[in-house]
Amino acid sequence: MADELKRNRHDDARAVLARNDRGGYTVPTDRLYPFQWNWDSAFVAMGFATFDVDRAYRELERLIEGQWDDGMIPHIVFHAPSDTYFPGPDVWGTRHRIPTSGITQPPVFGMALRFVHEAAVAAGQQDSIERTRPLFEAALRSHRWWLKARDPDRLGLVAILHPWESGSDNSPAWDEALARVPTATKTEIRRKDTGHVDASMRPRDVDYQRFIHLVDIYRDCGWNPQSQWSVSPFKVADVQMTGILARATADLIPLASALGAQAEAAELSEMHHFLTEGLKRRWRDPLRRFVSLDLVSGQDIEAPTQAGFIPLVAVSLDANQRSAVAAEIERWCDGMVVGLPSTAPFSPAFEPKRYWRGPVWAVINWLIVDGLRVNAINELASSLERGTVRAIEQAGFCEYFDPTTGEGLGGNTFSWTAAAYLVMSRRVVDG
Ligand code: 9WN
Repeated sequence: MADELKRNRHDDARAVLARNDRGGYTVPTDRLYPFQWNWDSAFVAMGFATFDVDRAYRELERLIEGQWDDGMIPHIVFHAPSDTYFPGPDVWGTRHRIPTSGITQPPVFGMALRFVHEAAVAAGQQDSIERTRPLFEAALRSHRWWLKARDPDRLGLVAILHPWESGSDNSPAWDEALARVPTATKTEIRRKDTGHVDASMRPRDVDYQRFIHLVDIYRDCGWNPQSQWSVSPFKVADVQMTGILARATADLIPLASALGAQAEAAELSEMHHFLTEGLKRRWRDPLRRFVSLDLVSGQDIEAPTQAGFIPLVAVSLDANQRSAVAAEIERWCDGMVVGLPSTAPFSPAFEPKRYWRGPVWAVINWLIVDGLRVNAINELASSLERGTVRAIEQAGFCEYFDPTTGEGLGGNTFSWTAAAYLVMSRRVVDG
């Protein structure tokens, strides 16, 4: 009976992906996000890899159609027009051969490529090496871009120049840094999101003014990374971004070896060492987690958000750090119906229903579960994974969940939640 239920839910998850398929790429959800998003597609590719390796490769190939000549993979690829999202291609004003945004998103791509490649090999797919090679090259070019464009001072930490790049748009982690960004915009703001989802769950208007102010000034730089770096009032060396980049770098190493690319394997190992050393310097004993660095003020960002745990995907902690981080995660989940809240419930910034200020995201839990396993914190990993799978089973494939009630919120029939279900539920033992 339990098996049959699980099979039905897997069918439902695949149906969500099928419904959001727009021809080789998947939109995060209909109307609210009508284009291809960078890190969404990487998670989605892993979901597809559980049942259709060819389609999984296709998702990554279509994302790479948007890759810029300098190596950056944009956060949105506008394959086909739609008027249900703001800001569209006219606001970005970029000059790639197909319209894209001008900023990026967490490079889960490298992690996804390894996942898909291994699924292809396991399935005995003959063309796995040929399919993987150009994607590997694209990933490596993007990692080089990250280091050059976003860590010019060689800190071993990569910076975001826009909250949208973090994927955690209005996280309290950005509050102080974003408050320095002027609210004046050249572009007229015509929000569409609040026509799809209740405004109380979305970023505020003043957040959007600052988001668009940043887009305006980068567009005026002609999207040149050096000019953007020198004019930006918002520069944060982000531990979530760096953790994902470091892990994706590690995941590319076995692929380099499989492709016979020895020099690239050595380059990636060096990159990985450099980034993990940078991350280790961001651990704070009293907080029992990692902290990002505001490059404009030079201050630590201590706001308690999920980002502080993401470096576990890449860094091996010592025994004291392991018990500290496990205790901290348990503290955040204490009294919650579903963990892990994206902002600690004891923080004054905690809002259980508003975007990135409290709600639970299945893909964030996927990363944290992974990071806990990297660090052999296995029981907590399994309980977080089980909780995530149950939340989806109870509330559906929603964009995110209220941690205090388990209610599903935001867009529904969400692609990355379906992908998270396909991958995580396989590892959960019923009972
Ligand atoms: C801006 C698509 C994206 C996710 C982000 C999430 C949200 C966009 C928005 O939706 O951001 O990129 O308009 O709110 O914050 O993580 O990739 O699902």
